[in-house]
Amino acid sequence: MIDRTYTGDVTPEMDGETVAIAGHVHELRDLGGLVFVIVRDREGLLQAVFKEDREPALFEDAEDLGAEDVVRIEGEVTESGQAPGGVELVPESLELIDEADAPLPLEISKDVEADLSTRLDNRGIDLRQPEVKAIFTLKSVLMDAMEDWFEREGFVDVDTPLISKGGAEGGAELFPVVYYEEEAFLSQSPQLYKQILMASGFDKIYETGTAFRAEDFATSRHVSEIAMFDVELAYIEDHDDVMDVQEESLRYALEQVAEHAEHELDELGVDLTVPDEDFPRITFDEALDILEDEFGHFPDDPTDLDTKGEKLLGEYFEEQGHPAFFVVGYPDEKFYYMQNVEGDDIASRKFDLIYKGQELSSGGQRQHDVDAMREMMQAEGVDESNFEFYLDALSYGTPPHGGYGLGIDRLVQQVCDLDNIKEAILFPRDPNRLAP
Ligand code: ATP
Ligand code: AMO
Repeated sequence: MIDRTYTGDVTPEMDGETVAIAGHVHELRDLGGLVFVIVRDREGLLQAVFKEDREPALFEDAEDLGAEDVVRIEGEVTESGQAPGGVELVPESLELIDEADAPLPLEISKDVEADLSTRLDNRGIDLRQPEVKAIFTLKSVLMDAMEDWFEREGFVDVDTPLISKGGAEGGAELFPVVYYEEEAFLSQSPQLYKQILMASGFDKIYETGTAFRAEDFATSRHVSEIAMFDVELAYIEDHDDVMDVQEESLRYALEQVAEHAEHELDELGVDLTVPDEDFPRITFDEALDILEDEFGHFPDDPTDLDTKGEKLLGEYFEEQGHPAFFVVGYPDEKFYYMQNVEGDDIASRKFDLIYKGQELSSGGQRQHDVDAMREMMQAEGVDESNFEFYLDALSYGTPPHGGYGLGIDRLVQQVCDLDNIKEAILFPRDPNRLAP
């Protein structure tokens, strides 16, 4: 490895030591006789000060540098009140590792806001910006913490197929793939496999996977390729057990972000509130009542909350100190795998978690009685032949179970207060974007 120290590890206390840093030239300031070269690496920025009368040969090389060249600079750490971060390098050597073409398609060091589409067209360059990179370092902390929680609680990390015979959600938003001589599709959700694994006796599983949905539209919260965190657990009493898991794991992951991603939160200007109180759990009917009474709002589809409804409910609960809450008992009939229990005062045991005014996950207690599920499929006109492998697997003894699917990209979007979900994805896919 090339010998180097991350800029973030160079502190004023190291005054007098010699270190080498390597990275991109973030900014060059030529003041005549004096050149400031600000180097950017993964951890931050550090300036090296080249003086014509102190190191004339190096000064000439520094003057020839261009924005985004890759360099390695060795020098003496010098405490300086004027330098950003209180420290700078007095250079002893300068190596040009790779020269960057000019002009750049996007400005990186200047405060010039490019529109999202231009940024995504040039994502490799866009990702060089510290505040953009911070989203993904934060995401790494967040998802490590999430997985940690599930490992500690004894959940098994599984992988289910990404190519399948049909959809799991009964919808038509499937991407077809050429699979030898057969018709096949990219996976819409690991739903059916999660449930089969409950019948197989795995008890508690989680999967960090990918789901594909050919939804033919562009919103700020939908993409075609989704990072999905799926959970399923067996021997539950009811859907509250599933919500408990979701609530505790999310709280833990947010705590870890607050503790270990302080630098990234700062970079993004996000003041993260970790909800310490229980997440409110309201019924779907209560949600409609709040919308009507407090805001005079009626969703167009009376069986679902619309984007505006979620946003308004988000504001309502945020004002009471609750950034996250559950809505329980959706009367949405396409969910043939959701429990619908006689005697319940809710329409189904399906819930959504809403975080900062946006749906983050859907889940619930599942129907584990295969006959009841067949009836429901027939009533809804779902072609059972596509589901035989699943119905068959569940018919040989299945414990009560439930779970949820959490959209990781939406979670990152909400934690980082991003306007568009695509900002939370390194290389997002939507109906109009297949590259880069
Ligand atoms: P799920 O499908 O499980 O509900 P989801 O997050 O995709 O998950 P939807 O219910 O599809 O959520 O959508 C929630 C809201 O998002 C809708 O009520 C609607 O307001 C908005 N929405 C969904 N599809 C579109 C669309 N094609 N165009 C604009 N807004 C949409
Ligand atoms: P659902 O269809 O609600 O449920 O998806 C779960 C979560 O995934 C995210 N999501 C999306 N994110 C970005 N773009 C999209 N096009 C998109 N579609 C969904 C949302 C959503 O809440 N099988 C069930 C889960 C379960 O019950 O276990 C399912 O897939 O955050």
